Amino acid sequence: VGAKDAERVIVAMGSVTDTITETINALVKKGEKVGLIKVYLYRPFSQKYLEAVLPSTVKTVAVLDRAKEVGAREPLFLDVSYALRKHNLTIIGGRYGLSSKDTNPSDINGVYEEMKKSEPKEEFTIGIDDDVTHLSLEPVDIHVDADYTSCLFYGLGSDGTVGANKSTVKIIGNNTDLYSQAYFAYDSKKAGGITRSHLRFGPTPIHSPYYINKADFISCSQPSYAFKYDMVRDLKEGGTFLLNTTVSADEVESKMPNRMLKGLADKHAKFYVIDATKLARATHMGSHTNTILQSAFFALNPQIMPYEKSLKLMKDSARTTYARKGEEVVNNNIAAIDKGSEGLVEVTVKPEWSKLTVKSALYEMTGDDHYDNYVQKINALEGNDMKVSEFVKDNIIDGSMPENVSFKEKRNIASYVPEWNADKCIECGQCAFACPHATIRPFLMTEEECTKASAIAKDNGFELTYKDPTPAYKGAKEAGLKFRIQLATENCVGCGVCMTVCPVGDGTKENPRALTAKPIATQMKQEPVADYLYKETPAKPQYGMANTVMGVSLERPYFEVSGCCPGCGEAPYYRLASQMFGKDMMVANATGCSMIYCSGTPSNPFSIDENGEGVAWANSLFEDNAEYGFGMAIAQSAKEARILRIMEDNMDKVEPDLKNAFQSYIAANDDREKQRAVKDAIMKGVKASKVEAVKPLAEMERDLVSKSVWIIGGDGWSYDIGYGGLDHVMANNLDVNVLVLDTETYSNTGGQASKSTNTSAIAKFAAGGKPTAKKDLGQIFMEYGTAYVASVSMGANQMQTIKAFKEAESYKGPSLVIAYCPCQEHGILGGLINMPTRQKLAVACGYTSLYRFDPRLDKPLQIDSTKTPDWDKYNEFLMQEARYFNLPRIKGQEEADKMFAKAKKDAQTRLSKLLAKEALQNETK
Ligand SMILES: Cc1ncc(C[n+]2csc(CCOP(=O)(O)OP(=O)(O)O)c2C)c(N)n1
Ligand code: SF4
Ligand code: SF4
Ligand code: SF4
Repeated sequence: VGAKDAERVIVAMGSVTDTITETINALVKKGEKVGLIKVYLYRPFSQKYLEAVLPSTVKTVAVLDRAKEVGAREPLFLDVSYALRKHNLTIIGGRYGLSSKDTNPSDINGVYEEMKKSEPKEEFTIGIDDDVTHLSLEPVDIHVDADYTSCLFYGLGSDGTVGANKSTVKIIGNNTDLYSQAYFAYDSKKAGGITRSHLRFGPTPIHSPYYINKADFISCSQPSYAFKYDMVRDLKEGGTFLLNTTVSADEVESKMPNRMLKGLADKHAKFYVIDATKLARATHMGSHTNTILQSAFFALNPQIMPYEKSLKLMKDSARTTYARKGEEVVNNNIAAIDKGSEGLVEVTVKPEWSKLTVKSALYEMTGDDHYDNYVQKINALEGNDMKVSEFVKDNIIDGSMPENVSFKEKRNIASYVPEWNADKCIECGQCAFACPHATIRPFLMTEEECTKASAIAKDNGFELTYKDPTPAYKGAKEAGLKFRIQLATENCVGCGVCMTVCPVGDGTKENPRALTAKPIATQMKQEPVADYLYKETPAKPQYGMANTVMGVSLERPYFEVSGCCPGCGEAPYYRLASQMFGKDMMVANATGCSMIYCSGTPSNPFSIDENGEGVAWANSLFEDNAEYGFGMAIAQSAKEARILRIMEDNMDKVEPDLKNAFQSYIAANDDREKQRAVKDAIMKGVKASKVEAVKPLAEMERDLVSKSVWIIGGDGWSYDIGYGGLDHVMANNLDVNVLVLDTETYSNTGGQASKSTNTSAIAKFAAGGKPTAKKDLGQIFMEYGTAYVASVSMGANQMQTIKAFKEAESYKGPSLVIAYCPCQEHGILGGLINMPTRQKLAVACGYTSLYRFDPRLDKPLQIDSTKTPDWDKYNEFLMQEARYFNLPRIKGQEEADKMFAKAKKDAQTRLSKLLAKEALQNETK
């Protein structure tokens, strides 16, 4: 491709060759002698064909690899260099796509510019700004001709923006002669994160395999984004910006940020506002603004398709998409489509806005360098502009991440959040126990703490309410403490789970719960109080009875505000484990949702306390997680053995105080609290000791308290891909705890079937419902007889969950806890606000059973759920989840009924096997 007499030629393969072609077309027009050799068949590598297409005029060749070979050069570069070794050429090689970054025409132009030099960089990178090795080339701006319309849509994860854009692409693709292209970019939050849809439409084939950075049209579905992101930055001169906002056209000038106003004026843009949130409510669409905004998009882009035509097509599409949800839903969508153009209001962009002053950062600086210049920058979508040096400071070059960050992020994504009513609350702690995000917590407060919190509240214009602690918090009232439930307003994601579990009232107006949903704006004043209580007051679990819901809820969560979906069924188990063992937990986490919500750049949900203690967490691969945790446990036990050996060998040589401390430590016999109690004395004694042989202990302070090793992952990991390793670990005798977060599907990758998927459930790779039964992982590992095994479902029996966690952890061998987790992928009617009630009904109807198998006991198996479930409710349970209720549409009612009957039979067989195991142990012991 390119000039016949090309002197500068790039060799590359894959989609980047389209970008290079676009660049070449622009350069050749300007008379530049540039070209491209595309590699279609990489192996076997053909020197003959390469030489055949190499122009005789070529002087410099640049080979581009989307690969990073540490310590060596990249594969295509090596092949080309070898093949052309006898030609008298300058051959250079570069890497692109590093950090999954885009490669656009200016990056490629940068390569051609470099090739002009008499001594170009022999090894280089593009797409990054590498101020550490200085290997990166500067992009050189270039205009490429394009006859397409570029559109960029900002949305909130799962608010329907991406779905609406997919529908738009289908409508345009199926009903016009236009070509379409769509790329969807997501951040690292499971839901409630930001989505950006990059759509191009044009009359000729589109060869631009990179994100849009100069858009003709930008739309934003989230009012708050106007203040968080610089969306106008990517708008073309004269482009159009559409914002969903409650701010009216008249108020725009006074209420919108200067950055946006100036950007619009500088670009001579057209600006439209629409109150899609209000229109959605008026058309009974709830919070779904996507249909209205889709219609507004068509109204503002008649060059793509006349609006009348798009109206008809959108309505046809709504009829097909929502037919199965009933006539009402279809009609609501049709009404919403009509509102799209009606609600649009054009705002006059004033030229004088160009003179407005703009603050340099989009966010408030906190003074914490890592938080301000790394976390906030990435959250403000400025990560792509960061230089390499910014990723190597703060000790994060090895992939480690500082803790205590997620609480500070205050993502503020809820519309409604719970408000606590002190008069009604019975102080049960259930709200905190169920919250996946650890954003509602009970506090027992001293008089001093009450005074401070009340003063903060007063400063924010309200009065704080407290209650006397109930007698169940033993000694709390006598100690003069007060009880309060505190919401962390801006971190709460509004999932509603806490309101679902609150046992007071029935949620009606007449008989409300102790927590009621209120617009977030009414609760913002609570935030400073939350900051004080969550971050500056110590937890007081000593007043709660250990191993009870109330007791655990008083414990500090070392896992808070993760990036999981609002109402996720997995996260409460993680939070619970962190409350019970977090100070000493060491986690090997499999790839899956938990890996994403535990480590999505730029933050993680783990916190450390005032003593620097908290969860140590790491992720290896999907396929070796059990072995990874096993290795951690082996390393840890070797360290512990070394500590004991040093103490025993030197017992009679050390000073008397240190001897006493050693003796106490050995007597602690792995009791972590006793070890913790003597740790300081050991460290002090070791430092002062004259015995050199004990000095290595000074380096082992953090290992003096033994570790609780956890291996955590989903069913895709444990039942399928990591099963071989898990089996090996469970068959050994090492003290590890395995937590299976069982969503019965590969949730992170969009719901593929795993061996845990239930009979008849629809999943990817099981589109007609899974024909075979769910694998019984618990039965398999109970067969070893030497492993602790439990099955739990938190919303069904909280105490049983606590008991299982406690027993699993205390068992000095392999333990496995299988936790039933409702998930976004299940398509639960009413959404994940029902997560705890799904867990309850799953047990009541026999869908799953609760048990604990403890090899320490004479009769190891204890069945904790009913042995006579209400099987009549089994089908009712299935019909509340889309993964089941859509089956008749796919298979026909008769076939679906047969599959549902088999699902129930399989569940009955499963329970029978459990009962038989119990009967057998009763007979034989
Ligand atoms: C060997 C391998 N195959 C596939 C993937 C892609 N992948 C990442 S997460 C995931 C799904 C994980 O499912 P599960 O273990 O059930 O955890 P969940 O997401 O449900 O929590 C897959 C398939 C991978 N990372 N590694
Ligand atoms: S609404 Fe959800 S996130 Fe907010 S406090 Fe309640 S349970 Fe937690
Ligand atoms: S669940 Fe309801 S009653 Fe229980 S502590 Fe929370 S607010 Fe109070
Ligand atoms: S497990 Fe399901 S609900 Fe939880 S984060 Fe993953 S997809 Fe979301």
